[in-house]
Amino acid sequence: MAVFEGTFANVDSLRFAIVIGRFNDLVTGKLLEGCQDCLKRHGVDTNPEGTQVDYVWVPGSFDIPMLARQMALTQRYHAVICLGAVIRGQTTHFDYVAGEAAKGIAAASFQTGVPVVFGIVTAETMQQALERAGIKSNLGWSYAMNALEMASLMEQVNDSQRDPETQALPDFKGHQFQQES
Ligand code: INI
Repeated sequence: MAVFEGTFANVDSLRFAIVIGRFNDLVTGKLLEGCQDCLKRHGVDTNPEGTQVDYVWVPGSFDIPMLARQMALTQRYHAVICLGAVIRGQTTHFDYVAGEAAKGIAAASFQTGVPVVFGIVTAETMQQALERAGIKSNLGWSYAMNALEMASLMEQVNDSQRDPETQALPDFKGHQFQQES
């Protein structure tokens, strides 16, 4: 038997998609900076012209799951990171936007077999959101750590399940998740 744990090394072959909401971009822009900083410090080339990270900007958090799922469906990425900010003080439909973002992101992950990181900051006020996006700490950094860990973990679990001759993964649920190397 085995113990599987994600690592934060051997990142050269990993690819990520980051889906970012423009709504409250004062906050989401800072989350993105924290996220990129963490990926870079772990050896990932975050340059959009490079081969490791693609970026998708969407109008707001409600729209994130659609694009997160679409990116994950390509099976080109080892993880998709979703970055958004939903602030209660500014909207009466906070619960709908935040709730649908959470449900949709979970569905995108389950439907595709690709880790999709829930990086949506929910806050009562802009001040509170900014504190979580750089003033006190930057949750963008943590979301990148989650993506590195989940990407590594999925690689390890998948590798342990591959057919030794064909390297194919088992047909877990009638779907063959073939990740490009
Ligand atoms: N989108 C957010 O990311 N944060 C919010 O706080 C927000 N508010 O306040 O409404 C918000 N709304 C836009 C929504 O995400 C969609 O972009 C829009 O409804 C179009 O689908």
